[in-house]
Amino acid sequence: MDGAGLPTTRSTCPYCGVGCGVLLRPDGQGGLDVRGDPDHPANRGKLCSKGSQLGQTLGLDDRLLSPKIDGETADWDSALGTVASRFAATIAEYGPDSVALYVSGQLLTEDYYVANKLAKGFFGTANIDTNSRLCMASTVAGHKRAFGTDTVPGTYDDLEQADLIVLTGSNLAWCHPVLYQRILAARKNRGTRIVVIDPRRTASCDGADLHLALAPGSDVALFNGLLSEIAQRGLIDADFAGNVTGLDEALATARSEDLSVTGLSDTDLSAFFDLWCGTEKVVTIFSQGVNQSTSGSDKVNAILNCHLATGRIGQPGTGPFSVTGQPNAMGGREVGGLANMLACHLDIENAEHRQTVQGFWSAPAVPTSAGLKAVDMFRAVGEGRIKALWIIHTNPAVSMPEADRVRDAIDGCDFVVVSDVTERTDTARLANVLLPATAWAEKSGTVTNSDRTISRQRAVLPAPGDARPDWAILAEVGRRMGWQSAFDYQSPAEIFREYAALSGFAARFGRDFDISGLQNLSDEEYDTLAPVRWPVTATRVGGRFFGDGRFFTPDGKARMLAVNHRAPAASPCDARPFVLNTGRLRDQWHTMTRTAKSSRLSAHLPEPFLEIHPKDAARLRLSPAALVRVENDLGSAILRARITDAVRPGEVFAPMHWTGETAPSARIDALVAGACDPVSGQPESKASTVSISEYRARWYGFAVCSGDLHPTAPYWTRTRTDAGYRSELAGKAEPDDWEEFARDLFATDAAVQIVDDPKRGNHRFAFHAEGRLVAALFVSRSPTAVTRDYIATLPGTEAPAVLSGRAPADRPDPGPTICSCFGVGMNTIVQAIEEQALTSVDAIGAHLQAGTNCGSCRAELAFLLEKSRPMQAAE
Ligand SMILES: Nc1nc2c(c(=O)[nH]1)N[C@H]1C(S)=C(S)[C@@H](COP(=O)(O)OP(=O)(O)OC[C@H]3O[C@@H](n4cnc5c(=O)[nH]c(N)nc54)[C@H](O)[C@@H]3O)O[C@H]1N2
Ligand SMILES: Nc1nc2c(c(=O)[nH]1)N[C@H]1C(S)=C(S)[C@@H](COP(=O)(O)OP(=O)(O)OC[C@H]3O[C@@H](n4cnc5c(=O)[nH]c(N)nc54)[C@H](O)[C@@H]3O)O[C@H]1N2
Ligand code: SF4
Ligand SMILES: [Mo]
Repeated sequence: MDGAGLPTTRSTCPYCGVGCGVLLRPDGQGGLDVRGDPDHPANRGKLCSKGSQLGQTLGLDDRLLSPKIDGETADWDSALGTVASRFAATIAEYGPDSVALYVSGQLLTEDYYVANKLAKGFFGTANIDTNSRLCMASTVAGHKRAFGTDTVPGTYDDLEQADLIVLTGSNLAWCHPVLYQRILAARKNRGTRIVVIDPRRTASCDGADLHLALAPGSDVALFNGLLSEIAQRGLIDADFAGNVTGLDEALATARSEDLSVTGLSDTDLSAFFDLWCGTEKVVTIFSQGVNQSTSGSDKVNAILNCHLATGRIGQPGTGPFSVTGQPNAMGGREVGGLANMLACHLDIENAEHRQTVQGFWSAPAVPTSAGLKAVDMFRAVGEGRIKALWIIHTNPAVSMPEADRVRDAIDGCDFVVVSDVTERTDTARLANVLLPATAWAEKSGTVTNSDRTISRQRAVLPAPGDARPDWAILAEVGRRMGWQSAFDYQSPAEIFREYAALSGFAARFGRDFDISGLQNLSDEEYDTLAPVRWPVTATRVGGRFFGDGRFFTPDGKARMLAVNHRAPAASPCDARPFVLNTGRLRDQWHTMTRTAKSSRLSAHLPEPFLEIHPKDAARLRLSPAALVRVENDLGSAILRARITDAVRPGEVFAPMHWTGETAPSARIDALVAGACDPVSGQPESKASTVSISEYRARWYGFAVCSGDLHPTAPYWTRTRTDAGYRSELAGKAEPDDWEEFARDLFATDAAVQIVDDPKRGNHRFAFHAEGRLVAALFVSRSPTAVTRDYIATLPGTEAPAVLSGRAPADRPDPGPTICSCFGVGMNTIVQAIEEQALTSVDAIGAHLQAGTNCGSCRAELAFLLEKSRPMQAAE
């Protein structure tokens, strides 16, 4: 209960792998008040912008509320009957490997466990893979090679006990904001140093002592350089070396490495080596800049080598730390969601492991070898080798490399089932059968975060329409296919107990993952389960691994691996001179099906873009606010150029978020090649090659409206605002009739006001109904110069002078939102800095509240201060 006497429920944020605890209080009208849980060990009450705005994403307007078969609403009985009979018939006719499941690190552990049991134990195929293949597979492979198991040694406390934090291939400030804030807070107390290793200058660099803008893909060389430096300075930990094999070989290889491939200066290299070698308590955090690479597994091992050589692992404030992306990326690894794993960190290729799992499940068969990994799986779909495919909680038509091919492959597959919470996704639009899943806050289960803490997600809202939990849908299909007792689950608690019991058997093989201490939880104990870090056994709960020097390899020793630099699979050439890097934005989550519903989150960076260096922009003669066409053999995209020296010359960066629903020309994965790491099968999402030219449109448009939009132009975006939507548009051919174009865009027959100057190519339309603005469109020959953030607030108001395109003097344009929590725009902040002579982020907070809640925008506030200073000095 909270202070007002209303019931609050503890749960976990559904976004990133930090796994923040939240307190949920339904408002009785379908909405939720969401606060940080002060008692959760991951966040201690803090939330980032995405977590804070969860309440804005719960609307039912675009929810899938009943099953559909071939686009027609159907009841559960026919939908599940169709799924069960089509899968059974396909397996009977073409064998078990003709079917596949593609699932997600956002599934709850219980969902994931049932999916894996169904595929590997009962369909008899290992063709179940997950979007974690695009995310964590290289870390899993690296961990297993070094430790014998996929074990994260440390805990979040280590981030606060370290004196040096190295972020490599991680934009922690935007992607794990609460952890980043924890590090910044610790830094105030102990002066923690921060080094960022990233080809791109990111928000995480704003608080860093050193930024190494290394050449893409050169992390192995850099960490090999560090390893030989460690040896040279006599810092190999002789005691710990007794727990490690492969030191000499790894060192010899490291010494042969040519560090020039990193493109870093000797000064930068020495600064990094001095910091790393001179600091005992060092944590190296790594994420997708490491994993999503054709040398991803080697990058992981190059990092682990340095920690193993120095014994800086398993002790407070030390260790390599792979931060997980999705809320249950870690749980998915535990349940064996990857095509080459079995549940509880057991290996599919190990006969004893297979027999144990098969016996435990009373399963007819467990496949003896790994199934198809994501990229190969969708290629097999495209080649017609997979004839029935079930996609759950992921949007591969957008997020897979070779996305256009993947979309075509799904489209061409004989039978496709999609379980989602909305049908408005690029993938769901291709389904034969659509199954409505209950969403976050409507469903119950567990997730495991980056530091092995298992937390509950709890249902506080009723399931809307016919929606059902993913585990229940999967189990029902299992029962309908004849495996009644194996899938006779009544609740997530029951699934969890079974899984916890299996982990006890697995631990007998010397595995790390053991939660057998939870196998006898009563329903009530499961309901009230407090966050707990694994392992959980009769004798041990949580803690760090490997401080005792014991590993999970057959000889109990860790393995250092000899790894050498390999360049990314594609190298720039005359035809494709740019390296395309991709990644995330602060306020959007992947394919935006949830975060794009929030006007606050959408206001941070409302349009897809390509970061390009000023020198390259000059060489390509890009005009201001130009659109650019980005191309390669796989596909093409049109994006707004953002000219910035945050990227290196010859390299460009685009966010991964936009889709067929929000900006169809900006589906960036259409250009990402499917080249994979040979060990992990993880694709190289950060180093494809492309060519770039200006997309010279004949007309550019900006639109706002209170209802939905129906754009048709070659370039368009759809972005949620408080008042409705806003949109950017552009095209090469002008429509014959601009008014008709505008009416079709807004699907309106309201009264229109027009300002037309066809000679100059200016056309402006405002539609009013009942004295209020319904929609407005501004068209011109160059990127439309109107005060966008102000005009976006006008639909629904009288707005008599909207067609001037300018904000009146008493209503200044707030500019793009910097602080999502309090909705404070950039212009407002810059103005306050200048007028009030503000000199610190805290002063901005005191004045405007910006940056005082979640803190995710504090780096950007610091940047605005920095930019404004010279102006003040000149005054
Ligand atoms: N706001 C937000 N947060 C998220 C998510 C989201 O969608 N939105 N998704 C979550 C998920 S699933 C994940 S996996 C994580 C990802 O979290 P991160 O891995 O931190 O995010 P990315 O932006 O994908 O990539 C990180 C950085 O890698 C850099 N990089 C590219 N190539 C190289 C290289 O060769 N070497 C090095 N050292 N760096 C390189 C990129 O420039 C980029 O800045 O974020 C999680 N958190
Ligand atoms: N270019 C490029 N591509 C990338 C990456 C990159 O860095 N660059 N990163 C990769 C990484 S690390 C990741 S993790 C992936 C993420 O990519 P995806 O997993 O494809 O992205 P999401 O948008 O998270 O998709 C989740 C889907 O599940 C639906 N959903 C939400 N809640 C539920 C539920 O409770 N049940 C069900 N059944 N469905 C639900 C959502 O509506 C949405 O359609 O993208 C990968 N792709
Ligand atoms: S850091 Fe933000 S997105 Fe990640 S779990 Fe916490 S509140 Fe959610
Ligand atoms: Mo991810």
